[in-house]
Amino acid sequence: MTTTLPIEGRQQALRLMLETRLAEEKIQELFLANLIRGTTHLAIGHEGVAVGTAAALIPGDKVTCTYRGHHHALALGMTLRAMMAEMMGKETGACKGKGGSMHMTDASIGLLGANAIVGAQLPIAMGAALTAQVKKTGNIAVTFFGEGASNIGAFHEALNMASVWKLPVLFICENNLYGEYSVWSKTTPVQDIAVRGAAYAIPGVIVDGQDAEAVYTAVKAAGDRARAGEGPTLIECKTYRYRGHSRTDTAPYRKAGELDEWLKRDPIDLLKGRMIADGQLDEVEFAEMRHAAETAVVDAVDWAKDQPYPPVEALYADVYYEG
Ligand SMILES: Cc1ncc(C[n+]2csc(CCOP(=O)(O)OP(=O)(O)O)c2C)c(N)n1
Ligand SMILES: [Mg+2]
Repeated sequence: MTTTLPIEGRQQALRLMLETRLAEEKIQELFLANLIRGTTHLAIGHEGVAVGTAAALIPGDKVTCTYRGHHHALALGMTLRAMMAEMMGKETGACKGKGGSMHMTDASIGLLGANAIVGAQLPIAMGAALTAQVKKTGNIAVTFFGEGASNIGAFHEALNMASVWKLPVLFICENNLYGEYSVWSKTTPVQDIAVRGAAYAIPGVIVDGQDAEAVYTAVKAAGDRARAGEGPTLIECKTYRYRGHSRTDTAPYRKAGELDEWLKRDPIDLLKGRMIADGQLDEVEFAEMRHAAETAVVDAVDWAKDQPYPPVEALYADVYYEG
């Protein structure tokens, strides 16, 4: 059964989803205006997974994610300014302008790294989980990945070892039905990724990824289990990316009407509707929230545009660990 968040938790989740949605729409515009270089992978449509998970974490928990990770970073507490400056390669960005869209990282909020190599983030989270286990911190590690990544060797090795060592790690699959351009059924012989947990004696749970509170409920339960020393859980969140794989992909390979079906269960609309039904929000308040999110995004972009680029010498810093 889905646990509802307290009203403050719902307000926070809704605010974060709105800011994330609007920030990512803005990021696409900035790419087209050539203010952001490289590439970007938007998670528009996945916001419920990020905010639902973040609501179930506690200080000291660690997270690793993928190149599609803006929503995770914002849900964990990265500021819009730090993100936008990083996008533009500015010195005041989250990674001093050296990471960009695919490497949105900030260890101070528990985000150990976003990885462009499919599957690479799973073993890294295992290291964080092993640290928590050895030091008995009571913390957990969480790693996000796509359904495509569940066909990669690192996924299977990570689940196997995490199970044998009973590591406090949650494997959270954002199943958005597509890999880079292929529909899941062309590459994956199972309907649900969650069943793959059984091969490693790990519970596999299927969650409605559009429902932030359903995600929160599953992550909280799996987190409690991991904190109690009972080992990892594989959580599959069924979700959908509204855009293409990356910024130049218009996703012509999708079935006609598929996006429209998913839009009917948009994570922002779902939570908003639930709050309205429970008398916690009205349309005017929602419009105010949306306006505040728009203002925050515009402020972050304007601020980031004025920030300096890193000096050339910065090329030689942060290459090796300097303790
Ligand atoms: C090891 C490796 N193989 C291939 C790629 C190219 N690639 C980048 S994203 C991607 C698709 C991954 O799909 P999925 O795991 O479902 O994540 P999504 O992009 O849908 O979030 C591929 C094949 C890569 N970056 N790394
Ligand atoms: Mg995918």
